Amino acid sequence: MSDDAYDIRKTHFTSDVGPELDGKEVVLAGWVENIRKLGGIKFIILRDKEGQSQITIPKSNSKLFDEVDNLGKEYVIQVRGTVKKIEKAPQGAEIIPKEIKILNTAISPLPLDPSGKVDANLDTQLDNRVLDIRRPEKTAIFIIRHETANAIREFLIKKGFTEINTPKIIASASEGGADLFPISYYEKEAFLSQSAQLYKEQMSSVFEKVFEIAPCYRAELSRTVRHLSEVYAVDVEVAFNDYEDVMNLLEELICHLFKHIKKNCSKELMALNRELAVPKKPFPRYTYTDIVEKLQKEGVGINWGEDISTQAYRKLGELLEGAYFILDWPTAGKPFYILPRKDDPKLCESFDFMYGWLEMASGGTRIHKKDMLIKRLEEQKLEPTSFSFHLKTFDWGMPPHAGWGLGLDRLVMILTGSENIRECVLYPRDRDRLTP
Ligand code: AMO
Repeated sequence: MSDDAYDIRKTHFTSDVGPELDGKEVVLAGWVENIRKLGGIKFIILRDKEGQSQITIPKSNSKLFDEVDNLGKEYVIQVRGTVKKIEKAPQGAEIIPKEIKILNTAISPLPLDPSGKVDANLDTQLDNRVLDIRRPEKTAIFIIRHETANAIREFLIKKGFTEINTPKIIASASEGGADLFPISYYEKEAFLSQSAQLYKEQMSSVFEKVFEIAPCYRAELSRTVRHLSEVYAVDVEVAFNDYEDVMNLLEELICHLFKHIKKNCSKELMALNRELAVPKKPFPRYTYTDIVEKLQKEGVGINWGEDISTQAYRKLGELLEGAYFILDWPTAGKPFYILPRKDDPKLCESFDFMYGWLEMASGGTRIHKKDMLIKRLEEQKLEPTSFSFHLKTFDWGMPPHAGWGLGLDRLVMILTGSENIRECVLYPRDRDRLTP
């Protein structure tokens, strides 16, 4: 066993090693998951990004046999050896090594057991995230997250959307002032962006159909299993559409996505022990007024016009399973850019997309007339002059438009069956956590 890493490359991943390679020489590299001794044989379980391979060292190779004792869990090794077809081994084949190189060592004991045999609480998991997500059921969450963003991007591009990137350092609020993070920006105060909202609306007047997948920042005071300070949002905006059109688009996207994940992530869903049911179109649509009545019937204390509390959302989750929409919210409780209904301006053309008790997305038809937008800013006690950079674009031919923002982290929670949003983010940021 030597530690001079001349050629660090590998010829195969563990998943490539099967009985069909019997007799062939391969070079694998990865992490020592486990070492076992069984009489005259030692086994190394080698893990890489694709899975595991069994490295079998018979006593007859006395040099390597002794040197296995120098290895520890999570050491990075490179193994050159011959594939041997064997039914009992995990993939129908094992590797008989000719050479094992240690490329790096790891401390012992490790702060948590990546094989998952010893349970660790969520804080310990998050504090030692790199080790934590080496567990297959944790890796699976992030493969599904990767596939989710990928499938959404492909779906929207196929429908003629243009992907945009909007600034995350901004001068004024887009969703109202309360949960902004101020930052020091040279001689001025600036803020972290809460949403791509204003910029995506402006871009609808150029590209007509735009989307962005990017972080947004919310200074959430509450500590819950569904709120973070740094959130990834899928933002969509479409010119010449109203809220019905963009609800239909979202519904189609969600069905496509669930099917895509079922088809392309079967290994990961299995690691998570997750049966994914594809929602059926059309998703039920309830008005806000319907929902308030339903909740009142269940004895939840809520008056028309009030926000839905966490406790009320939990109750809704018991009453309504899976995917549904809540539409026509009170205008007063929605952001200034949402269009009030013509027939009843105390309601607006807005919707939330729900999955059980979780709000996954919200959206609506936007106001595209400048004077109405100024009136709504004033009603919401926001200062129109702070929005002059935005309002002026409404003098340049702003089309009617509509859109939505979908929380990617919450979507991954649903797809993976995770109980806490923190499990679905590599390095979550919340009120208490700013590292690692
Ligand atoms: P909204 O504020 O409802 O709408 O955000 C859209 C979606 O983003 C997710 N989300 C969050 N997820 C975790 N933690 C948070 N603190 C958090 N805040 C929001 C939710 C939510 O449904 N501009 C509008 C969208 C639009 O109208 O196009 C907006 O930002 O899943």
